[in-house]
Amino acid sequence: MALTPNEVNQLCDRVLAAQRGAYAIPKLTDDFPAMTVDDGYAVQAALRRRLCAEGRRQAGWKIGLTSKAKMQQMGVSVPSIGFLMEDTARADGSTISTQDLVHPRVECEIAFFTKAELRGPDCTAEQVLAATDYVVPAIEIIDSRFSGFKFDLPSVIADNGSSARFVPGSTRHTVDALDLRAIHVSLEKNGEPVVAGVSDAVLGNPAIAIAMLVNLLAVQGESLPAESFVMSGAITEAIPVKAGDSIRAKFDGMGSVNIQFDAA
Ligand code: 0L1
Ligand code: MG
Repeated sequence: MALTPNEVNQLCDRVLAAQRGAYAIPKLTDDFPAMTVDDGYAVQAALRRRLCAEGRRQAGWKIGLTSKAKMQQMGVSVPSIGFLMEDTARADGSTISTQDLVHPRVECEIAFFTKAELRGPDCTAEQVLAATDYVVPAIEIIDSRFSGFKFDLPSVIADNGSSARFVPGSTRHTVDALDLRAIHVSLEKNGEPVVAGVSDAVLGNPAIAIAMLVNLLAVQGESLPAESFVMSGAITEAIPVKAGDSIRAKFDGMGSVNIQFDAA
C-alpha cells in the first residue's frame, strides 16, 4: 500500500463529500499517483465503516467491470467490487431523483439472492449456483464521482465502484429454471431501444462473476453471508440518463424492470 492511514481517511472524506454533494472531482490518483488497488479497497472499507457507523445498513455487494467491453470502455483490466446500502435500493416502477446524482447511467444486470454462506479464495460458479436462493432481473444506476466518468482502477474502487442506486425486479427465478449464460436483455429509453446484450457478456456466466466477488472478498478477510443480495455486473453498456427519462429493461424469460427519472 502507498497511502498512510491518514491519507486513506482524507480520501474517504473527499469521496463521501462528492457523493453527498453530487459533484464531480478529479480522479484520486491525480493527487496520489502511487495509489494502488489495495489502497482503493482501504478507502472503500473506510467509507463502508463510516456509513454503517451512521446507522445505515448494508444490503449486499456488487461486482462491476465484468465484461471485456466495459473494461475497454473504462480502460481497466480487472473487475472490482463494491458494497450496496439498503437506502440506495429503489423499487421496480419507482421514480428516482437525479438531483442528488452527478451524471447517472443505467445498466442491466442479474442479481442473486443467496441462501448459504459463500467463502473464498477458491469459490466456484457451481458453489454459487448451489448457494443461490433465487435470481431477479435488475437495473443498476451508476454515478462515478469523477469528472467525465474518467478514472483508473484504484480511484473507482475508492468511489465504491460508482454505486449510486439499484433496482431489483419483482420476478424471482430459481437458477435451475434458467440458462444464466443466455439471457437476452434489451433496454429502452423513452420507448426507444438503445442497447441490447446477452448475459454471457458477464465473464461467460454471471455466476462466475459472483464467485469472483466472493474470492475478492476473501482477500479482504470477508465471506459472503447467507441472505446476501449481489449484483453480478452489467450485461449491457451503461446508458446516460437525465431527469424526465423513462427506462424499461427487458430480460427474456425473466421479466422486466421499469424506472422513471425525475428532478424532484
Ligand atoms: O457496476 C459497474 O460495472 C460500474 C463499475 C465502475 C465503472 C463505472 O463507473 O463505469
Ligand atoms: Mg454495475
